[in-house]
Amino acid sequence: MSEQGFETLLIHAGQQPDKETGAVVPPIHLATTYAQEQVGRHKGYEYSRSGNPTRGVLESALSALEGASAGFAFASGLAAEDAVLRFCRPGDRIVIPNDAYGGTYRLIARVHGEYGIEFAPVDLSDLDAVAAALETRTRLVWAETPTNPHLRIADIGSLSRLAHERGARLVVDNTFATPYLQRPLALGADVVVHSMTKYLGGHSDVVGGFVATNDEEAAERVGFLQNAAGAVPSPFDCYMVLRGMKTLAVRLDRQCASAASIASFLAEQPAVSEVLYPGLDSHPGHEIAKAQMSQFGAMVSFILAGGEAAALRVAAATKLFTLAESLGAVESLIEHPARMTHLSVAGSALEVDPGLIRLSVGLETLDDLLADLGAALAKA
Ligand code: P1T
Repeated sequence: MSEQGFETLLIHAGQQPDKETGAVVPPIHLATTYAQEQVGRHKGYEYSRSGNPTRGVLESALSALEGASAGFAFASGLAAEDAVLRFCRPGDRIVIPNDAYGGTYRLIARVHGEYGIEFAPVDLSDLDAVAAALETRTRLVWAETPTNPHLRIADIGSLSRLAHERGARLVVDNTFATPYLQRPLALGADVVVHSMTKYLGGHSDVVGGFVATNDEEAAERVGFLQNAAGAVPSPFDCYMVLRGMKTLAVRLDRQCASAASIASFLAEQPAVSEVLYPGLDSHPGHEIAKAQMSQFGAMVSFILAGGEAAALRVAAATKLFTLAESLGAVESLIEHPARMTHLSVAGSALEVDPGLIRLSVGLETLDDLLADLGAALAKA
């Protein structure tokens, strides 16, 4: 990995002023096809699904941020995950977290599961349980840390040792932490996946996904699938992510600080029975989070003492926190995972507490956010 600082990489990695014009931001290359001098002789681009210069800039930039030798952009986070899940063959097994984004579970259980891929949900913070779930046919250990929406923490280094002992690869969904707070490949993960829709884009205006790896065989396969299955992002979307990413560090510094204050505030509210935030000393994953993350993130979940009815009242009552799915952008969002983002895990081992509310802390003035939550909690 380059020795330059992370903020420098955010602005410059993979990006030089355009060679022809000097433009300081990458041009959005809309051409679908590229002239060839002779059959097979060209400037590196043939057809825009196979390779696009604007996408190439994003792939170089985000690979550098993750410390990866290869990276591939996809049309959504789930499209990126789908490419990695295609490493598995019928009869293979995936160890999955017992808490994860509902769409990830749906993709594994209802798409890949239908093609004979087996999966075992496990609490990834319990390493004995992970070891017990690993079988010879286990091809992947799939981790989220922090998890969506319970914000559980898994020890990436220990998981990678366990996975490698059994010949499995460790995949880490780094969407909640981003490479600014956590670099899974340096901790032993084989593959990182992202929803770029969240913190990387950062402004609720682009959907995208990414796969980063130092594993040559995995890179070969994902690169092949990116072209062969074709779930590529548009050049404009790639540009939007590049634009958003430049402010990732400054956005997250403020968002993490506000989230920590909000977590402490919630912990004192009588209407709240439990605050789930890895930055709190009381969080069971606090020490591991401290060791593997540079800050604790800007997602905060909490459980209402009054259960689901109270959670639904609070979700409907905030004014600054917009009631909406998704996360990671400049505006603060509130949602009820059991009935919104995680509806597809109902009845599974990943079921979400119906009294749980998830916050994505944005960039508004902290006092305004606290006042908004205080007023909403009065209605719990
Ligand atoms: O939405 P998409 O870009 O396809 O990304 C899917 C995805 C993958 N991984 C994690 C950890 C995620 O949180 C998501 C998407 N999550 C939401 C939309 C949400 O509100 O939780």
